[in-house]
Amino acid sequence: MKNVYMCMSTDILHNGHIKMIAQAAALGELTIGVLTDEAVAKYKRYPLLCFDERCQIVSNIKGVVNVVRQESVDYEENLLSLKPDIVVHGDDWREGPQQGIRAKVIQTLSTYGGELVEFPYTRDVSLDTLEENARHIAAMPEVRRGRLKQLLRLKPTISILEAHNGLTGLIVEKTTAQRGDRLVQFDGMWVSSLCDSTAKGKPDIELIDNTSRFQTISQIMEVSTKPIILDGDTGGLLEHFPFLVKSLERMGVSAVIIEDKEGLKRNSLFGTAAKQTQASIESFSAKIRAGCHARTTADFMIIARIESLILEQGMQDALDRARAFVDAGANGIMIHSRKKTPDEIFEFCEKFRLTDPQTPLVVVPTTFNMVTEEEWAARKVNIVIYANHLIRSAFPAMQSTARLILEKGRCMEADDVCMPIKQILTLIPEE
Ligand code: SPV
Ligand code: MG
Repeated sequence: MKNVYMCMSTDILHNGHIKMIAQAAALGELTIGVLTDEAVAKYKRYPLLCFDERCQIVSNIKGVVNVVRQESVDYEENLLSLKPDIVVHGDDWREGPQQGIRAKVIQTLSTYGGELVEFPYTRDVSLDTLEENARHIAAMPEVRRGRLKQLLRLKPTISILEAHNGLTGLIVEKTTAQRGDRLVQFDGMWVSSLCDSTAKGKPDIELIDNTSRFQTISQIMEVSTKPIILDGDTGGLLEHFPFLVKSLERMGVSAVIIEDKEGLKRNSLFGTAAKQTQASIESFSAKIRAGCHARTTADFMIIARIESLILEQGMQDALDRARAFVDAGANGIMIHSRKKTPDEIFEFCEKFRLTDPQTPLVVVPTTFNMVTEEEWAARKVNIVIYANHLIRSAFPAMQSTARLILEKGRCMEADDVCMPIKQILTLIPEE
């Protein structure tokens, strides 16, 4: 009797899966590796059913003898420990993003004489409808709101990219890439005050009112399912902040980050070059408490952003504030710096973690940009925000196209740097 191994992630079963399981079971004793929630969330979308539920379903399918945990889309760990004679998969992974995973499976099997058997993959047409329904469910406020907390439980460090309209929301939602032998994607969106203001042709001085910020959020929500973190600037007046919290929570936003400044807010990256006033620990703590009091669900996070390093108030001030803001109810601490090296952020993280191993830490590595997500994870930072990169890359591209048309007095040359018309027409599907 041969040992057969198959990996499954899906929480939407269709007859193609059942057929493949029957084919695999006909080859020997079948073990199914069920992907963990983290692995599914990383490569596809957050699963509708949790790991234990998916295991239970799979273990009750005829032909399945064993069910084991598979920690990542990479089979290597399970193959080397279970040494199955045969791995079964649909032939759909010969092309597309799973090619690399397939190549590694073949390579691992060859180390001990295992074999890959591929069956024609049958795609159930109704699956697309079901997947679409799953996306609709994931976009519901009550489902989306809690995603950030769920992801924080699943992954040591999550990565967030700025979005400032529907189109950039789609980019954050859908972009995937290969990093080494892993497929990666962003975990959520940052609605930056800098980018939201810039996209509207306005300075980043808390000028764009909440109604307008909500419109930006709504555009992003219309086309995506991933969790959203709002850059809430100072949170406004103490009396106004509870209203912001209630509105965001109702919309399905997952978190708001507010910074401990008062008066006219200027962008942090100006540092001391612009006049900025830090709020007292007492007044900012009162704002956090008011926000927490206004909150209805346990899902929504209020994260305190500390500007002591930006405003050169010293490490101890930053640490004292972090402690006070957590005591006031903050669900996370964002520590910001405009230094070109990460030393002061590293020092803060290390000292903060000596007394607080739990509270999520957030960083925005715009200037200290050489640090990788793996290094942040090793330093127990939970959220890495790439705060302005889509607008910063789009603006020079658009400006140089505008200049090129002016210089040439026609648009032929600009075509070389533009997406083909055929592609832009079908970029956004009609359904
Ligand atoms: C933003 O993106 O608007 C931020 C982060 O607040 S920073 O610009 O670095 O201050
Ligand atoms: Mg901002």
